[in-house]
Amino acid sequence: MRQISPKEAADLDALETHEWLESLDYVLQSGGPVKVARLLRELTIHARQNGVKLPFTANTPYINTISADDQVLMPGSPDVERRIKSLVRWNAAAMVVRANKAEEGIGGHISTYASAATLYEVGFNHFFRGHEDGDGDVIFFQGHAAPGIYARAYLEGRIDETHLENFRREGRPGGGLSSYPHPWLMPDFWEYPTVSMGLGPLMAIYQARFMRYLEDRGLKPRSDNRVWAFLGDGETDEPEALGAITLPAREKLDNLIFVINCNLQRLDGPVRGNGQIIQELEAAFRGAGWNVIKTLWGREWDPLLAKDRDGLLVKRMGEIVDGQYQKYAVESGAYVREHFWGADPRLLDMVKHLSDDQLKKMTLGGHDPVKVYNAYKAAVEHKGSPTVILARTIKGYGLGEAGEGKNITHQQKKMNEEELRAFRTRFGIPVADSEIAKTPFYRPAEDSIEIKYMHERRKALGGFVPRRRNRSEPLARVPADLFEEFFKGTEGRKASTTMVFVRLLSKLLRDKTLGRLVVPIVPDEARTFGMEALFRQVGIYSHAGQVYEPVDMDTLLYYKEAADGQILEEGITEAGSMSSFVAAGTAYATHGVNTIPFFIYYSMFGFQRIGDLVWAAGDSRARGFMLGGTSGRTTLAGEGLQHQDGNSHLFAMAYPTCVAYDPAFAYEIAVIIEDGIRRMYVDQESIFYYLTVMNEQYAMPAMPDGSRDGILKGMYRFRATAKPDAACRAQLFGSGAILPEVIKAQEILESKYDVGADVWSVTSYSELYREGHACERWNMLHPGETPRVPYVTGCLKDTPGVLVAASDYVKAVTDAIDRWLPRPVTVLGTDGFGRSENRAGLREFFEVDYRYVIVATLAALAREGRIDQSVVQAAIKAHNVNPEKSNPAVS
Ligand SMILES: Cc1ncc(C[n+]2csc(CCOP(=O)(O)OP(=O)(O)O)c2C)c(N)n1
Ligand SMILES: [Mg+2]
Repeated sequence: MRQISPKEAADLDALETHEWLESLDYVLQSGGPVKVARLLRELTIHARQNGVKLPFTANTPYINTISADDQVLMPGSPDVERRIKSLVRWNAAAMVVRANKAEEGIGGHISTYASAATLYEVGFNHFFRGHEDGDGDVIFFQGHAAPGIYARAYLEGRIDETHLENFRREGRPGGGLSSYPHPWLMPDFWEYPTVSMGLGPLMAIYQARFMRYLEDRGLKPRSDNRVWAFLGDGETDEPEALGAITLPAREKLDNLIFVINCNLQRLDGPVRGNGQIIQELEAAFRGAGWNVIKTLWGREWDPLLAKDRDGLLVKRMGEIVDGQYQKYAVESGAYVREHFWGADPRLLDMVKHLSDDQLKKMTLGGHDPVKVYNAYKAAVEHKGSPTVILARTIKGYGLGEAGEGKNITHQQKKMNEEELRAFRTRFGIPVADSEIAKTPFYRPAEDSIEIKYMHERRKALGGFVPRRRNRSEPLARVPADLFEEFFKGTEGRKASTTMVFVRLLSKLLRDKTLGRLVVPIVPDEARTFGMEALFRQVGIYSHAGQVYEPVDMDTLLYYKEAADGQILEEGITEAGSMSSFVAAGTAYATHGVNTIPFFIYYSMFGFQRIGDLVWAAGDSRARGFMLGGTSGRTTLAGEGLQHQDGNSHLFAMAYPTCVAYDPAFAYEIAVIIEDGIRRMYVDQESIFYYLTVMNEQYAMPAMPDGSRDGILKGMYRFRATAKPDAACRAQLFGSGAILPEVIKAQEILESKYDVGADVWSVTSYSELYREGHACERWNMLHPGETPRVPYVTGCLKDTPGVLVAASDYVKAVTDAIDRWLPRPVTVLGTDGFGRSENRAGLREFFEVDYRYVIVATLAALAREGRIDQSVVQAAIKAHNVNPEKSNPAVS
C-alpha cells in the first residue's frame, strides 16, 4: 500500500474535522446549544470508556465568554459616558501630576486607574447601588485606583478642588485626601480599606456571606444588594486573594462579584510574562465553582471572530503569552500585523482591509463599555454562584509615551508638557495649550450635560458611592444584671478565664436585647475553649441548614447547623474569621445593625499571623471583641514553640484602636466586657477589644471594693500586705495567668522573709503606656501649667518598697511603662521560644513562677542594702533555683 504523504494526511485531517464540525452545526441549528452540550458530554464518556485519555482543562478558549450574538445594547448615552470618563481620567492624572509638582516624592498612581476607568465608570453609571434608600452595594475599590474615585467625586461635586489639590497631603488646611481607601481617615467616604493587597478580596467574600447571615437570621431584610471587589491581576498572587474562593461557591453567594483588572502587569513587570494570568485565574475560579466571565476583546474584534470559521484566530489568541501581548500594546500596528497576524497567511488575509492604525486601535474588552456592561449585567443576573469578571486592559491606558503598557508605568507620577498635551488631545479635554503646563483640573458647568447625567444616574441608583455612614442607633444601655454573678467570685471553685468568658458569652446570647446581636466567631476551636454547648444553644450558621443527620444527634450537645444559626464556625482560617470580624464589627455602618462579634481563637495565631487584617479592622473602624484563647507563653502546657503566645500583647500595643487586656479573674473580664459594650455600642466609639483568656483553672476571688476604675485603666491594688509595718516592703505586679504566682510569692515573702508586699493586678500595660505618653505629651505642650500625672505614677507614688513585675509576655510589654514608675522595676517575662512542658516546668524555664518573684524581690532589696546578699543566696538554694541555667530568651 502506498504511504500517504504528510500533506495528504493533513488534508484528510482537515476534511474529517470539517465533517464533524458540519454535523455539530446541524445539531446546533436543529437542536440548540443544550443538545450540543449533551452530545459532547456523551461523546466524552464514550471516548473515555474506550480508553481515550482526554486532557483535563478547566479553561475555555481565550475569547469573550459572552459572544457578540448574546450581547445587549447599552442603555443611556454612550457618548456622554465616554466624555465623563475622559474627564475623570484627566482629573485623576492631573491630581497625581500636580501633587508631585508641588511636592517631589509625594507619590500617587496614574496607570492603575487609567487601565480600570471603564470598569469603574460602567459600574458608577449603571450598577453600583448607593445607600440612600437603606442598604446599597458594598464596594471594595482597588487601592491604587483611588485617584479616579476622587476625580469622579470631584465632578459629582462631593469634594472640591482644594481636596484634589491636597491629594496625599492630609495635613493641609481645607482637608486633604488619603492616598488610598481609609475609612479611618475619611469616615464619610471610604467604607473598606483595600490597599494591602489581598485583604480586599478576602474581606469581600466574608462580607458577602455576612450579608446573607444577617438576612437568614432576620437582622436585616432580604435584598439583592451585592458586594463588588475590584482587584489587580498581580494582587491575586497574595494567598489571601485566592485562599478563600471555595467558600462563596460552596455557600452559593451570588451576591458577590469580583472584577479583576487584568492589565497583565504588576509593579515591576508582567504578572505572567511567560504564561497567561487570565487562563490561570479562569481555571482556579472555575475549579472553585465560580461563574467566570472573560471580557478580553472589544467590539472591533467581533466581525473578525465571526469570520474565524476554522478557529485560527481563536487559536492564535490563545497561544500568545502575556509578555508578548504586552509588547503588542506598546508597538505599532505594523508590528502587530507582522507578529500577531503574520503567523498564518489566512490570518493576515482576515485583516487586509484594516490599516495599521486601525489594527493598533482595536480595543480590549476591559476598555469597551459595551463589553463591560454586558459582563456586569450577566454577573448581577447570574444565580447560584459568585461571579468573577476577568477583564483585559492595558496598564497606563491612554498615557502613550508617558507609560502606556510599559514596565515602568506603575510608578509613573509625572508627565511632561508634551505627554500631557497628547493625553489631553486623546481624551478631548477642553484645556488650552497655553494652560497645559499648569495641569488644571477641569469641571464642566453644573448644568452641563455631563454633570447632569452623572447626578441623574447616581440618583437613580440610590446616591453617591463610595459613601460611609454610621446608620445604627446606639444601644440604650448595657444590662448590668448579666455581669453581677462574676463579681462575687467562685467561692473556692476552680475555673479558667476561658470558662468564665464562655459562661458570660452564653448569658449574653440569652439576653433579650443583646442576644440577637452577638456573633460568636470560631476557627475550628470551639471544643478547645469548651464552647460546644453553644452549638446546641444557638446553632452553627449554615445557609443550607442541616441536610444530614449529625453523628452525635442523640447527644445533648450535638453539632447543630441551622440556617438561622448564630455561630460563625469558620473552619481553620484565622484570616477568614478575622474578615468575618470586620464584617460583623462594621455592620453598624454598612448595614445599620449593631452586631457584636466575639472572635475567639488560639492567641498565637492572631496578631502574629493575621496582624495586617487586624490593622485593616482598625482602619475600618470595626468594633467587637477579639479573644486570644490559650494565651500566655506558660499557660498552654505541652504545646511548645509554635503555639505558646508571649507576643500578642506587645503587638496589640501598636494597634491604635485596639484596647488590650490581660485579665486574671472573672470579675476583671466582666468589668472589661461590660464597659467595652458600653463604649462601643452605647457611646459609639470605634474601638475594638483584645482580651487574652487562659485555660488554667484556679479559684476566682470576689471583686475588691473600688477596683473597677483601676481594672479599666490598667492596674489596681488587688491585695495590700498584711504587714504594712514590715521593715522591708515591695510592690508586686502580676498579670493574667501569672498573677496567682505573684499572690503566692506575696504570701511566702510575708511569712518566710518578713517582706510586706502589696499585689497589683496589671490588667493592661498598653492602656498604662498610652495614658502615660498622653500625659507626657500634654505636659510638654503646656509649660507652666500643673503637670498631669500618669495614672501609673499616681498609683505608686506613695507606696514603699522595691518593684517587681511578672507576666506571661515578653518583658518589653512591662518595660513600656517603667519610665513612669517611681523606682526601677525588676521585670520577669517570657522572652524566647516556647517549650513543650507542663505549666510548672514552663514557668521554671521562663523564670516567671512564684520562686522567681521571691528571688527577684529579695535581690532588689539586697541591691538597696535593705537585706544581706546571703538572704538572697539562701532563697535561691531553698527554692531550688539554678543560677547557672541557660537564659531562656536566647536558648
Ligand atoms: C501586601 C502588599 N504588598 C505590596 C504592595 C505594593 N504594591 C502596590 S501596587 C502593586 C502592584 C499592583 O499590581 P496589580 O495588582 O496587578 O494592580 P494594577 O495596578 O496592575 O491594576 C504593589 C506590589 C501592596 N500595596 N500590598
Ligand atoms: Mg495588574
